[in-house]
Amino acid sequence: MARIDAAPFAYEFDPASTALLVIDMQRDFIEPGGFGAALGNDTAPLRGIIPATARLIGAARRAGLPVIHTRECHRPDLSDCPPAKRSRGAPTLRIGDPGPMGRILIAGEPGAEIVPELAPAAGETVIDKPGKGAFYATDLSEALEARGIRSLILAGVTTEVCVQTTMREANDRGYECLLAEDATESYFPEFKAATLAMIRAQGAIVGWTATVAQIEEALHG
Ligand code: C5J
Repeated sequence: MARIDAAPFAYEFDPASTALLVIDMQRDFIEPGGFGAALGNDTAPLRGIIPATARLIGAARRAGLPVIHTRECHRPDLSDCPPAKRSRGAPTLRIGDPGPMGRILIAGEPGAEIVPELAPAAGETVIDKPGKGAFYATDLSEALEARGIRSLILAGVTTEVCVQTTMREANDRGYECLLAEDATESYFPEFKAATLAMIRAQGAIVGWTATVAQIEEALHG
């Protein structure tokens, strides 16, 4: 077993049954001109976690952990996008509309791709998801079960939306979840801080948090 002096208390995990889940590190959230920017957000803070996330992915790969990437995106015909999701947000640039990086949040468009610095390696699983949570309407459960995964290390954006939703879904399914504090980011610093606090509260009610350096140390000494 490996051990991290995480918050709110030690996180113990077997690397042989642990996967790294990297949530939605897509151009549409991280670069100007995409979905996140269309909603009025400054994307610079999200770009800031790319180096730490790259280190985390590298550490997981070297330790032999499966690395699973997700992308929030919809079919070109929008048949998997509830009208309520499309109608909210930016009135001028909605999901499916043409933007500087192609149609907003549509599978196959440049904006829906993972940023090049964090590109999936050959053979790594990429889950396209229409919801905020990565378990909803996807094959993620089957992908984890096929690999015998029991523990998840999570990273990605945004902390309080897709990352937190996925972590709660995973926690409800019995996975032991740890969120990498400096490999996750929000457009709203106060929302990130609140999310980290509520995950750890009440005796790790959703899970644990630790830094990338702590995770690297646990995996590689
Ligand atoms: C959002 C996400 N924020 N990946 N998506 O709409 O967190």
